[in-house]
Amino acid sequence: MRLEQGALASLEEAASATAKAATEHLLSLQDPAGWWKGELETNVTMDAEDLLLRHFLGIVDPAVAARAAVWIRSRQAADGTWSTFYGGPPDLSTTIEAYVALRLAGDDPAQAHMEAAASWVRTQGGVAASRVFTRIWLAMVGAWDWERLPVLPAEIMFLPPRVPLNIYDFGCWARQTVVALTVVMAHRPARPLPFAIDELIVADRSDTPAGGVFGILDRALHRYERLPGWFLPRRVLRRAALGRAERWMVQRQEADGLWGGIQPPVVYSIIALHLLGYPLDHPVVAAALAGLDGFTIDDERGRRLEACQSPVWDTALAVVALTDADVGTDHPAVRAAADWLTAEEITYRGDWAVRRPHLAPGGWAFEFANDHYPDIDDTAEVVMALRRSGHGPDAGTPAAAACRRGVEWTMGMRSRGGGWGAFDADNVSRLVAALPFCDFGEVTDPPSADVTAHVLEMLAGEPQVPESFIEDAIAWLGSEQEPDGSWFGRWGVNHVYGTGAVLPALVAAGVPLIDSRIRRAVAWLESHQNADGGWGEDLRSYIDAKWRGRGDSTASQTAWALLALLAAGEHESDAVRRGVAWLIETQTVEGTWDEPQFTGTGFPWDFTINYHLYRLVWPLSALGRYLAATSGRRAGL
Ligand code: R03
Repeated sequence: MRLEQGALASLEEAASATAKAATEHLLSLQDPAGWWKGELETNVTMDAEDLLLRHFLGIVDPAVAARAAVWIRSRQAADGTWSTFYGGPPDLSTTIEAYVALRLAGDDPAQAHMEAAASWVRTQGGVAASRVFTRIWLAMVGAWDWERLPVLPAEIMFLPPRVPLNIYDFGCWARQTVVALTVVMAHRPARPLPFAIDELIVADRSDTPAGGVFGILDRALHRYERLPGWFLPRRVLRRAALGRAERWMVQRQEADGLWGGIQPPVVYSIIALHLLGYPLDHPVVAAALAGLDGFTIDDERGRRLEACQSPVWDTALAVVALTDADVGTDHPAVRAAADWLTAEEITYRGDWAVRRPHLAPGGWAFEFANDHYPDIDDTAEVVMALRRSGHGPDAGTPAAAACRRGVEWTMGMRSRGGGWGAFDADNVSRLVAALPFCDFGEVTDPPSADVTAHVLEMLAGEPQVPESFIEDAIAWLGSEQEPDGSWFGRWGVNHVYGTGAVLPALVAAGVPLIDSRIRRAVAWLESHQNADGGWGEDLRSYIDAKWRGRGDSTASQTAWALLALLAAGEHESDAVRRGVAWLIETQTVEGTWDEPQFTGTGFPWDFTINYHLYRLVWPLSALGRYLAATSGRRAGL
């Protein structure tokens, strides 16, 4: 719109007006306490599992179930299936869970939308072909046989951190899930649904037995589980293992009553503790159930649950965007955000200390309450946000001191090879990933290009950092560059995200703009710009290389490409001007952008996220840096 209005002659003027509207809109979304939090939209397994949890605990409220059903039905595709992301293909496990939840809410299997779902499920092999987590839920409600699931023995609680397959070899999200599930699996509970789900079972579909060493191990474990209850060695070991798991869980409950701030450990820990004899009004369980309410959104679109909440991440990104857009470090919104972030610092020795016992605590988590699991990505982004908010290395403020601790913690959390994972150091076990149990998502946390890039960009601005950290990180990122010139996106979709993180980092670290690594990345971005001037990358890029860098233009992905190109000095290029024009032309009247596409990654392909603030903060950063580059100002400084 703005580009056609004669009054706004130049691209810069239009970009400036667009950034101003985006700034106003972003400021209007800040909580009075100083933080920002956009909805973290995922998929209906969250809502289906919430109803299954409530059935299991005997606390289904028909009114709640009806509101959840409104939401679940609203996400069903015309062919009767459910997907895990906007525009995605049907997903078997998601469709099964959604269908069972709707039956719990009272939908009749003879209704057309139910018939369509069930018959599609049967064409895909039925429940037997679904993921392990889906079959665990069904076993818990009496609709699947525990014998037909991989065994996860509670005795793994005895493996010390040096022994393969110990719980600290799992990524922290998988670790918390696994500990709770060992308790559930030891009990093999079945609290039957008030109906059968035979319509989801394909009669003669047999299980695909796990092959190799793990198949043998799993069969041995099944025999161990079948030992009679009076068999003393098993009884003694099991009781001690369950005691360990119980203490491990209770010790890790957070201030909000939850575990790790993410849905899987929360729901399985509630069930596990309940099976261990905690009544629903026990303070531990009551706090957890109350905490789940804080993850619930109920509005005109229905009742739904967030898988996780992102206030620290969103607030750091918002501060970076606002300072890019030149609001000034003394703006009250920036000051309030900086104060809030400073108070969120984690000074606790969490699970990360198992691998880094001598490292002093510091850093930030993603959520409101997750003291056991600060992460490196958030720490890097928060340090950069605070540095831009007037808390530089010499500021002498509490925020600057928190940054110094965060920098030290980050340096200590480096993995072998010079890169960084998200939550732990050297969390790279291949054995763990090969377990038959692990058929969904990532189960380890190896270094990634996007996290390493955020860390490098942060460390490059810090005076106390030894040169070797910078050099090693640059070399590690160089070794991760794809032959096509891009970088993989572990926590954002996908190569546009990875490349959008790496180029600003390399440039901040002093790599010259003419360096071939930068030029090859610029060429990759330019050759993947859409005809409309934007960038987009379809989620199918995670399973099919021909989708790399290809997809409908989105605001966040266009912004990531622009951040990379602007870092590479391309602000006068045709590609940048057309990308900026796309942002200008697609801004809504409210000053934001529409973005139904999922551009956030929990796990490549298996679990993806629409971070509702991404559509606003990333474009604002890109526009701010564009305006800074064309005016000779240094963005954010
Ligand atoms: C953007 C960068 C910051 N980043 C943190 C990102 C956190 C994103 C939310 C994570 O939410 C999760 C949802 C999950 N589901 N299932 C699992 C899971 C984990 C995290 C899961 C999968 C396999 C196993 C255990 C749990 Br085993 C729905 C660094």
